[in-house]
Amino acid sequence: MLETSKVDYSTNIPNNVGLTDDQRVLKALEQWHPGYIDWWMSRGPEGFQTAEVYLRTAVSIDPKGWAKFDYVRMPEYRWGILLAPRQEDRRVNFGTHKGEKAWQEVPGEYRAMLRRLIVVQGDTEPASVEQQRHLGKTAPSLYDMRNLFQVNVEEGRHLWAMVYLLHKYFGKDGREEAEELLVRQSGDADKPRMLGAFNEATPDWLSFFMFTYFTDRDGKMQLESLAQSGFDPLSRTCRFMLTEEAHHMFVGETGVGRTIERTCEAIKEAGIEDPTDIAAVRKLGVIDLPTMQKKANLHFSLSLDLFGSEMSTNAANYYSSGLKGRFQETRIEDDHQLTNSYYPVSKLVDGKVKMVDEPALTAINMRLRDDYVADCAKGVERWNKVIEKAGVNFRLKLPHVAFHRHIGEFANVKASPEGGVVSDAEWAKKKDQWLPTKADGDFIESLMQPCWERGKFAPWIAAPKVGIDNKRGDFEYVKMHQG
Ligand code: BYC
Repeated sequence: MLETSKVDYSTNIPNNVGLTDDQRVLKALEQWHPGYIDWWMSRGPEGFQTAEVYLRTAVSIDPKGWAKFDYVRMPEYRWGILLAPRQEDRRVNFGTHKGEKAWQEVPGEYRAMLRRLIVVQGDTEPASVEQQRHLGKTAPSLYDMRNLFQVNVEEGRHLWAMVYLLHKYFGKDGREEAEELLVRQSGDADKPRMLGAFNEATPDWLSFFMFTYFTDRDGKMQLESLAQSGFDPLSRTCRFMLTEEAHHMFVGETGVGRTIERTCEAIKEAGIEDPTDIAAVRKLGVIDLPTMQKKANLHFSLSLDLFGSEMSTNAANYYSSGLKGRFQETRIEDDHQLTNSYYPVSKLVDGKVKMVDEPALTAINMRLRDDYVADCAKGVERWNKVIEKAGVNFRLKLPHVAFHRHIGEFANVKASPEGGVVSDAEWAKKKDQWLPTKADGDFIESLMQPCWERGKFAPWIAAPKVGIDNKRGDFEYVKMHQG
């Protein structure tokens, strides 16, 4: 079966890339499959492998009807390989090869760089599943539990997507890299995942929602940039991944939004005038807004680190080679080569944060990060609307990009959420007001009691406005009796 918009289910691995006619790759993937299932069973969602979950599965790449919903036991989920349709006469749209025909095979001179990009992207997918593996047990509803598992199986599919590229286009070393993706482990001291944020814990549901809001959004930006790639199979793979990714950010935005909504409702019911009276608000059994701000500070700053250094020759090389573009590259009006242009970069000058014009090519990471920050800010404003509508006097805001950084220009300074450079002593004094403390974590953990009754929600979070797949409020999203 050749490449089509329909997915071929006749092989063990559903696909629209003609795997039945590509026995070498089919065999390689079939050999990788048992290791993947072992990984899923030992490091995927803990305690729910036999539950029936109402999941969507990609069955087509037709934008109008690409998914179907049904009850599935997660280890039986049909993880498939799906690429967006090939575009007639697609070209390399940026860099020194601009205007040439897009590559259907790996250009030899860029092999190592391309493999590196695919491996980094691939590494994040299983990492997030590992980070979230304990959360099912404290799910605040069956609806939320189902969303968690949906995110998890799709991150699993995104791993498959990268492994396909490694097996199909990189021969022996591609196969070795694919094995390694199942060996590295989030938070492991000896074999950690590649990027910082993917070795952090996701200990509670607010962290999960913040992660899917902030860190999955880095995923969106990076996938958008890779979708511009002159290497066409990578572009098509990322384009389809983005279709699934939207739901993950929806889970994050609405999850935080519903947590805020419930808190504000409780504050109003109790007649509390000051929303920053943490002790009074916590007594109501909801998460206070200042703690939500601290969680946002943490997840935003960890996610900013995922963009790499502001000035990066790696990023410049990826761009010039036509491998990784900018966000919405083809909509930008410039020469798409950036050999003579500049971009304003926030830098430390004489102990102060200032904007400095730098060569646009080396500032590619900074530009993507700026696009990311603007995207993040929109959702924060929607959260503020929830607070405002409830009549509570509080506003959430994104911290400054210099705050709590471990990569790039600000890695070696301490900065306040407003962006002022502070001394070590001041940092030590204030950090507990800016970032979640152990006591904050303990309080949130105390609220994380499972609520698995149909149509019910844990008292710290509001019900969603609409169900998944338009199901009614008491729909049984996860059939636990099987578990
Ligand atoms: N942690 O030149 P530099 C997602 C390394 S998320 C640790 O400044 P570059 C998802 C860097 O590797 C999206 N190390 O950075 C979300 C380099 O090492 P080498 C994932 C870091 O290369 C939720 C050195 O520092 N996809 O999909 O321009 C759930 C100097 O680096 C970090 C991608 O990231 C860090 N944070 O940019 C599930 C796209 N940052 O080469 C999934 C592919 C940098 O000297 N990756 N380093 O050994 C890339 O485009 C780039 O690798 C990065 C880094 C943007 C990540």
